Amino acid sequence: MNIILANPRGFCAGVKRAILIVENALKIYKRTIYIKHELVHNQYVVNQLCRKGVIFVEEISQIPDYSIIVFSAHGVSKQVQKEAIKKKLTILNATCPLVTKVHKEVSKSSSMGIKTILIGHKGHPEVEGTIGQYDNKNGKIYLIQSIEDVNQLSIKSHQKLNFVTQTTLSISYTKNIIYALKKKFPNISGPIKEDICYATTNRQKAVNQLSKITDMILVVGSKNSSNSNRLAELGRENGTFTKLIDSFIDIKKKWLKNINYIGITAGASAPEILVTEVIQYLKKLGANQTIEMIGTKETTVFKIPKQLLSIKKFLDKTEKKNNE
Ligand code: 0CH
Ligand code: SF4
Repeated sequence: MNIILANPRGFCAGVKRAILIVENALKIYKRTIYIKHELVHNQYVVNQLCRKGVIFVEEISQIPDYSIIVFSAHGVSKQVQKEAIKKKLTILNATCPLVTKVHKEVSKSSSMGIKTILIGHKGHPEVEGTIGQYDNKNGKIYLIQSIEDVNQLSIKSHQKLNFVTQTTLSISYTKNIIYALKKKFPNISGPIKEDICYATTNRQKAVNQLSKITDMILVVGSKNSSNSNRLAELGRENGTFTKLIDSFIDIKKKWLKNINYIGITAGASAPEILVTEVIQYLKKLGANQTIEMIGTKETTVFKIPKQLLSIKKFLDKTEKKNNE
């Protein structure tokens, strides 16, 4: 059995930034850090942060007044933001800037009273945060998940209409929904393609390449990670036996029978250490060489909020001086 590694895989710029925000906050504040929802949908990352003393909550009401709160990479609604301000919390916003871009678009439509359609998965925190940017009672935001939902929409076609999407959807599935939307509402405005981010796009492209040359694909990612699920789904759609695993522990030896080429990828919230452990485990079971595929090079980096950066610089300088 040979191992082929997808490229790119694993952490995206938004996830790296979210983790950096929490790590810096822990160093700077030396107080309990609360996080609204899982910072990113990965069991390993969440467990590591719990070990460092971070407390995860689903509701702002669970946090004492004047505490420090981090909003997860998936973003929050305007209402959540208001609740946090009311409680006088120090807010560290780890929402990915690419999600914030969608929020701004929805907020703009809302202020202009333009009806907006969001393509996304019901109940996903990013979707809830995006819906929660629309607060104009005279307008409306509609959530759709399928072409069937497009057919069910009863909006007068002459009305001004805008669409946005969740950032971690399937490229091909979303393309079909947008096609149906544009057919039904020829004047609809929206992004040139969709709001699916660069990281989601690149990881899906890499799985398409991987499924052409492997007998099986392991996607490292947690069960509640939308983008990781889309990778596993894509592998299966391409006809490749694909499994979504949290870590090497989930691998069943029976999966590996008659597999000559096994592909490995990881969702945008899955750390590389988990991929390394999978490789080590497969090698113990007799896997030969590991080949890295050539893929799209990613250079995107997102800065952490200024508020943290300036305090961190100050603390780093003081530490340096004290050590001199
Ligand atoms: O893929 P989803 O959105 O479930 O989230 P994740 O697994 O935490 O990955 C990071 C994406 C965060 C928001 O785009
Ligand atoms: Fe941002 Fe995309 Fe990563 Fe989500 S998957 S955090 S939108 S870069």
